[in-house]
Amino acid sequence: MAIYIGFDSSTQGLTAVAIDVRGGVREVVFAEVLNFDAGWPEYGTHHGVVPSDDPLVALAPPLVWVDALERMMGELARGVDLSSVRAIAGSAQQHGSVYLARGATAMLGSLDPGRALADQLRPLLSRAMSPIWRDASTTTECREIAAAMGGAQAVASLTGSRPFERFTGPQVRRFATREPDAYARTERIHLVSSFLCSLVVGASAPLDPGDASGMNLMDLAARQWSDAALDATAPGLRDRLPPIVPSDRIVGRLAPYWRQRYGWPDVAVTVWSGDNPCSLIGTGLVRPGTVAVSLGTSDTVFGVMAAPSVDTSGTGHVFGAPTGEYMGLTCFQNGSLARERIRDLYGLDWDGFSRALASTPAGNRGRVLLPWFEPEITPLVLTPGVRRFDLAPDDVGGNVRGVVEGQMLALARHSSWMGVEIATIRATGGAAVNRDLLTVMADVFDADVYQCDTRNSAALGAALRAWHADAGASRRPRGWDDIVRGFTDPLASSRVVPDPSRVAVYRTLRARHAACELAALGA
Ligand code: XUL
Repeated sequence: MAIYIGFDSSTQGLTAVAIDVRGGVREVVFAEVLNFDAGWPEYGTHHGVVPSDDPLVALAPPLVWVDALERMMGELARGVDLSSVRAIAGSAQQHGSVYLARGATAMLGSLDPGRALADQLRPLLSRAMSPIWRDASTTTECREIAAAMGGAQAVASLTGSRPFERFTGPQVRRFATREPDAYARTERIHLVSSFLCSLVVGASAPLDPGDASGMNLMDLAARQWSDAALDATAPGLRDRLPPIVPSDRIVGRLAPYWRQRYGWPDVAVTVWSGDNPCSLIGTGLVRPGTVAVSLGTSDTVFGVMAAPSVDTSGTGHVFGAPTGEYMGLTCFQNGSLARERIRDLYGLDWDGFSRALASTPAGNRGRVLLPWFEPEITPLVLTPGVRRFDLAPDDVGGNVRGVVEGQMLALARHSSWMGVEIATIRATGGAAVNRDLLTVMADVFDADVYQCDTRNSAALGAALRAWHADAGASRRPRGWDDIVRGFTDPLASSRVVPDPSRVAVYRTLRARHAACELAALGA
């Protein structure tokens, strides 16, 4: 009897997935999503972020994540055979940080099952709002950290990434410098993943190397905090950070709060991780060679690396992978929100979007769109604004094709640093349901594209991590190939094959896309 549960607290909502692995069975028995904006309008979030006049600022209220966790624990108690649940793990949007005040850690162990969790957490925060991965306000701090550590490339060699605006270290530095009193009151700085895991276990939870490597603070080779990075970031930081433990570590048992309030049994809890490391498992990428493209709020391209080959162009990241190896990743901020902006700008629905895409030729007759509606991470763009080249703003088809081709060409060009010969791509994330979009992906990358579980790959990956950790802890270890089998096998019927004539068009368009990007960046 074994059910494993995986959460994913993403930018816009909380997903939970339960998998049943009893006997020969391998199936998903529960999958549900709670949307933050719709479920908790009182927090005033838009796409999970509190609206700001400054386009570089992206803050979210951590209590909405707490409310969602609480509601989901209740839904799971009603929807799943709790007596069969063996372990829980979770995934969360990466880089975002939660600040707990002095005394908070002790309070986590004595939460009152008679009261809502968010009400009890509110007084424990030393910072009411959490900066999240969409925040780009820390360019000054990135420069200061780089200068203190011998340059951006030195930071990349040590931590896996040059200082990035959204990474937690630069965010902590900004907080410590601008709000020194609140920083002094801060006992513990968690990532979203370790914060939610702490609530689940009722104690301050550690981080795993997958999420900790998104902070510019971890020595990637040692998988431990780097003194040089901590010293360059903020005073007294080591004492404020949780420890880092391997990704398959059971970090505690479900807190009494959940057992008494919702009737949960005594269940093991595995360390949580970031959504991209969890998606790596949830798309079945447990060996080097294949990559996944996730088309979600952020678009990301990632794959397993046997050795950490750090990007010298300054766009990519190397994170710890849950398998114990490494993963390469490039992230784009203008993902689904940019596709939605174009859809809405021309009054289309998704069918209309697809029809407009189909009505225009591959290569868009050389017309190029750079979809920087929001500040962009790759390449770094701090002054948002969509850029069009030979493309009229009123050309509906041209703009629809422009956003899709602009995104796919950027994904392909800015992932070449990983040095992977990409023959096959696993596509995931909400937009991966659209086969017209996947056709452009296959042609731009000149690779076969398979659809994976498009909505739940991070939560599924977390559930599979829970199983892997529980099997190891119970002295019945299972290899990763065995763990993912039957859950992540790409459907042969979903295969999209590249078309040689269109591949040739995109090969030519790559150079033009690169030139447009350089021109737009003023280089
Ligand atoms: C990755 C990144 C995003 C978030 C989104 O580096 O910033 O993919 O993890 O949830």
